[in-house]
Amino acid sequence: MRTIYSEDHRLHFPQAELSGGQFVTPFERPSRVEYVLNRLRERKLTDIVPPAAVDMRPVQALLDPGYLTFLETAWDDWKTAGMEGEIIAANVPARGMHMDRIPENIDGKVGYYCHASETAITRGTWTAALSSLACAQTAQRHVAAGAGSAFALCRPPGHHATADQYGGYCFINNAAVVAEMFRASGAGRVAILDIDFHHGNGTQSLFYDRSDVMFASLHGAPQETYPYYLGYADETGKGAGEGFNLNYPMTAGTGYGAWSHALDDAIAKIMAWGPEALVISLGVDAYKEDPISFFKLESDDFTDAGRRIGRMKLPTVFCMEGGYAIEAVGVNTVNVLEGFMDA
Ligand code: Q9C
Ligand code: ZN
Repeated sequence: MRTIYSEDHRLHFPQAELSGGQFVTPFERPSRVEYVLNRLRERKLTDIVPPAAVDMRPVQALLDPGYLTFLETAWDDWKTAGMEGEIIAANVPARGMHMDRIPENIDGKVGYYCHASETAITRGTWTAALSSLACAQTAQRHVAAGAGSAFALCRPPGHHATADQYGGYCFINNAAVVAEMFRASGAGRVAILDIDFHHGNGTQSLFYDRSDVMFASLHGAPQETYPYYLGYADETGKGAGEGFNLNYPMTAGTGYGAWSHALDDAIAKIMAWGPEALVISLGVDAYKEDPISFFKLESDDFTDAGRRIGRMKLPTVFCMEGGYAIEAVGVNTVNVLEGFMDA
């Protein structure tokens, strides 16, 4: 399987993340990707290529143009306004306030376009987010051209980003753009399966009223973990999209028994629908040692999960999402890919 990778991800590394009332080194850091690259090479998965130039057309169609302009210009506007530090949202539209009037002041705009203040924007964030997107797009083209599968080593990740909000370490929803590109390249039905520990709120929101893209997510229950305000099992889609959104929230301490049962259920429902392409939001933060998550998967479980996904025998693009047990991120990620290829 080919990996698409750009070193431009390094341009996004905020000094700090707000965590438990302290500023800490962000969990989502560049070294995560180094561990994945090293493990790929160790396992002889050495077909690692840079992405082609990003194509903004499918992105403009899916996301809010005002949001994209905001991301592109936020750093300059922030500095022009005299701000000393990195961009952190401090004021968000809350209950009882206007949800649809965009402030002129950059500090206000940041809150309008952000849903979680742990995520900072830096000078290089936009360039890094575009390079991450370019990896996903190049992987999609490779698979659409008949490759069978590809791994987009995306960083920063994407599944928490909505049409007009960043947060949860995500800025542009790579997996959603890949699904949209599969549709544009002729696939009538596309499934997105999100195995990151966190609910893919951004992906869900982007396709919630659509019947051409099915979304299934296995994740920590929103009562207990981020993103807190979305990801319940009764969110099944709306309008034409009713029945095309599948959430599998699971409680703290969930191990591979219950998790793989949910995976099998999601896979069965996806296969019964008959999609022509599959996008995997590949986070490995369901791992037992993950510092910000609470599932109990072992490294070998990721191989088995990959095998189950591989048995779907669908053209598949893997988009890297989360995973913060840094030294294990490489092994766990590559285990999924090897299980997939071994199916
Ligand atoms: N004290 C992804 O896995 N909350 N995003 C962090 C740390 C945000 C995770 C809490 C978690 C976002 C792509
Ligand atoms: Zn995650």
